Amino acid sequence: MDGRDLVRSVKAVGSNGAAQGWRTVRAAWRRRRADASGLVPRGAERARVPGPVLDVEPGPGGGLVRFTRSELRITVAVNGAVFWGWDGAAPEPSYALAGRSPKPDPRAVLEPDKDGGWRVVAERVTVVVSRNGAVEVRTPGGVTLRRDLPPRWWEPVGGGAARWMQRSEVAADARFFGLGGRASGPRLRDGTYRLWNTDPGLSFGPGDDPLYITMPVQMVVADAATHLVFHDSTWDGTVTLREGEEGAGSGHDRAGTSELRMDGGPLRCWVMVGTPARVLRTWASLTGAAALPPTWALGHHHARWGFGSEQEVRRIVAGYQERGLPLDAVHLDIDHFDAHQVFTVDRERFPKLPMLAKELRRDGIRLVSIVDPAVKAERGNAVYDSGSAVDAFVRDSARRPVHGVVWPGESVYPDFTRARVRRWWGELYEERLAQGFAGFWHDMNEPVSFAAFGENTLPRSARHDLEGRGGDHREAHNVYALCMAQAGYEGLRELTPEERPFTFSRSGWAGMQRYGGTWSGDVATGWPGLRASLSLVVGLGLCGVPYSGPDVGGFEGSPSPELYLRWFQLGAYLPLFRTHASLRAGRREPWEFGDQILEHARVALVERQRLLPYFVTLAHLAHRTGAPYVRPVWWGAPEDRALRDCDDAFLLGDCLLVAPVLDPGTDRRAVQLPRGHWYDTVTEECYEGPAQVLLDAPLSRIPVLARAGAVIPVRGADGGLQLEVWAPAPGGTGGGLVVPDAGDGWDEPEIERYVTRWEGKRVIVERDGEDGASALSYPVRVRGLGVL
Ligand code: NBV
Repeated sequence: MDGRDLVRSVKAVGSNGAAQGWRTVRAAWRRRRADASGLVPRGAERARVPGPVLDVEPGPGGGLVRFTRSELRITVAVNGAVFWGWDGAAPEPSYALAGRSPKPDPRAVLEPDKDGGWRVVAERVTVVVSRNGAVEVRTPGGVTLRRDLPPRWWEPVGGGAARWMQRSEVAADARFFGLGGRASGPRLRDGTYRLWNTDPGLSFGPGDDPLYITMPVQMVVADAATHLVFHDSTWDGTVTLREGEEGAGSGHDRAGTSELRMDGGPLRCWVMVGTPARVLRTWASLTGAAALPPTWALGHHHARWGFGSEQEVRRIVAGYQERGLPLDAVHLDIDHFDAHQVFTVDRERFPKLPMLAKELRRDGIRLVSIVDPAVKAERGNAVYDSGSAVDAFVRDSARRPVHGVVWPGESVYPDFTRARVRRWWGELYEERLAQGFAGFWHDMNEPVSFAAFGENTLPRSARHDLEGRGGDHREAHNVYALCMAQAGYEGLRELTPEERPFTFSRSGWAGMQRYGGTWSGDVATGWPGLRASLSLVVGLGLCGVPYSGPDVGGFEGSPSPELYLRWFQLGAYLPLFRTHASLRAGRREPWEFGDQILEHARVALVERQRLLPYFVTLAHLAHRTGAPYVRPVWWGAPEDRALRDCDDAFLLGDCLLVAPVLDPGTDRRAVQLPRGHWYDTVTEECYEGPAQVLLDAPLSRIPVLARAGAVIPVRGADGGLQLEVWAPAPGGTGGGLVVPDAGDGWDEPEIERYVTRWEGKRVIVERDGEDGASALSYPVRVRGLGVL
C-alpha cells in the first residue's frame, strides 16, 4: 500500500463509515486473490520481430506483406485513412469504429520500392514498408511524417496474450497532442502516459496521470503536415514521448520518438494525414459523428453533490432567478438516491421530484441525473433483481459474480460489453424520465470499486462478454464506460425517439463522442487545476470528443473569489459550462463570493447567453465535420511553431480567440496571435498577427478576440438571431457559417454561409448561396469600424 492508496482508503472509510472502510479492505484482498487464481502467470516469454520480407499479395487498397515471422496487412480506405495490422489483425471487430470499416480505395496499389521494400501510394499519403518491417508514412511530396520501426512482441511460452512494443520516430520539430484527457497538456511534454482509465481517487492537478479517459490516439503536428495515429487496442499500455530537437546550425536533428507498449491486443493502427481539420474530419468519419447536444445543454448548468433536498434545489434556483442570472440545467448527484442506489429516489428529501422537474421546466430549466453503474448486491433491490434475471453482472473466472464496494455498499457491475445487458440497462432510464430528468451524467464508470490498496477497479481476471468473443477485464476495462454510454444513449433514443438524448460520461474511449460528451472529473481547486481543466478540453477535442468542460471552481475545498471568477470566465467559453463541487466543498453559486464577483460572473453568463447561437452552430459543425468547438490556437496555422507551444489560449470556432487568465493577480496577459487581424472584442482595438501582444485582463473580463471579417451568430436584445460582423482587414474579405437552432429533435438545418467585404467605406454582408449572393434575413451589427 503506497501513500496514495492509504489516503484513498482513509477517504473511503471517512466518507462511508467504518463498515464500508472494512468492506473496501476485504474487496481489495478478494480482487488480489481472484487475479492470482484467474490469470495465468506470464512465465517465460519469447521475443519476436517480423524478420526479413518474404513476398507480397496485393489486394484492394493495398495488400499483404509477408515476413518470416509475421505478416502486415495495409489498406488505404476511401476516406483517405490508412489501416495497417500485424499478425493478421484486421480493422474489425473494433469498439472505436462507428460501423463497418470503410471500403478500400481501389486506386491505391502495392508496388515495389527500393532496397527490397514495398509501398502503397494514395492520394494524400504514401506508406513505405522496408524489408525488415519498418513502416514509413510520407506526404505525397515525399517528406517523412512518421517512421515506425519493426515492432517487437513478447509471447508467453505457455500461451496467452503477447505484449508488444512499437517505437516510432517523428520530425524533430513535431509536437504531440491527444492520448485522451490529460491534465498536463495540451502539448504533451516528454514523459510516460498510461493507457488505463483511472479514477485518481483524489482531486487531480496537472501532475496526475492517467485520468478517467485515456485513448491510444496521438495527434502529431509538424511543419510538413499533421497526422493522427490510432492504435486500435483496448488493453493497458504506456506511451513514452520524447520531443525531438533541431540541430541549430549543425544540421543534425534528433527525431522525436513515441514508444507504445501494450500488454496485449492486436497491433493495428489507423493513420490519417492532412491539415488538422482534414485529419479530424477523417477521424470522425471512422469513429462516428459527435452527438449533437440539445440547445439547453449549451447553456449554464449548476450542479452540486449534496443539494440535500428539494427545498435546497428551489432555493438555489430562486437565487439565480432573483438576481436575473440565466440558468438552464440543475444536476442532482448521488445524494438524491435512496441509500445511494442508482435509479431510485430518496422520497423523504425529494418527495415530489416530477413536480419539481415540471416547475423548473416551466422556467426553462432542465433536471439532469447522475447515473452510476454499480448496483447494490441485495435481493429486493429492483435493479439487482432484474439484472440478475438477465445475467447482467460481471462474473469471475469461476462464474461467481464479481463484487466491489461503491457508494451503495457491496455492489455488482453490469457487463456493458454484452448487447443484451446494454438493452436491459437502457430500459432502466424510463424510471429517470418518469421522475422528470432530461439529461444524464454517467459517473464512476472506469469502473470504480473503492480500494484500500492496489487498483480501484475490477479484478483483471473478471470475465466480460466482449460482444460474444469473451475476454477478461484487461481487455474490457478501457471500453467499459464507452459501452455504458452506448447503453444509456441508445436506451434513451428508444424511450424518447423524438428528442436528442443528453448524456455525458466521466470515462470513455475512442468513439465515445457518438453518445455524448464528458466533463473534467474531480479537478483540484487551485490555479494548477484551472490550467489542467483547459488542457483536458483541448486535448479531448483533438481526440474527437468535442463536448466537455470542467467543474467551475474545482471539485473540493473553497476557491478564492478571484480563482472562482477566473474559472467561471473560462467556463463560459467552453462547451459544457457547469459549476459543480463535492459534498464537503464550499459554495459555488456566483453570489457567494461578494458583489463584485457576482457582477463580473453575471457579465460572463450574459455573454454566454448572447453567444448561444454561435455555440449551436459550433455544435452542428462538430457533429458534421469533427472539428471541435474548442481548438488549439495552431488549428488554422499548424506550421506556426510559436502557436504549437501555446497552452494557455484557444480558438472558439473560427471566429474567436479566448485567452483565459490562469494565474492569480493578473490584470494583463500575453497572447500569441495567429496570422491575420484580430479585434479585442471589448475595446475594439485591432492587432495584427502573427505576433505576441499584451492585452488588458482586468478582473471584470478575460481577453477575447474576434478575427477580422468574422460573421458570428449571436442572440439579439429581442431574443432573435443577429449577425455580429467584425470589419474585414483593409481590402480584405471575411465570412462565417451559421446553423440556425432547429429545436431538440433530429432536424439538421442547412449550413448558411455568409461573406463580408468592403465596398468603399462600407462593410457589405451577404448570404452566399448556390445562386450567388442574396439578401439577409437577420439583422446585422458591424463592429470594429473606424479602428483600422
Ligand atoms: O457522485 C459524487 C461524485 C461526483 O460529484 C463527481 O462529479 C464525480 O466525479 N463522484 C465523482 C463520486 C465521488 C468522488 C469522491
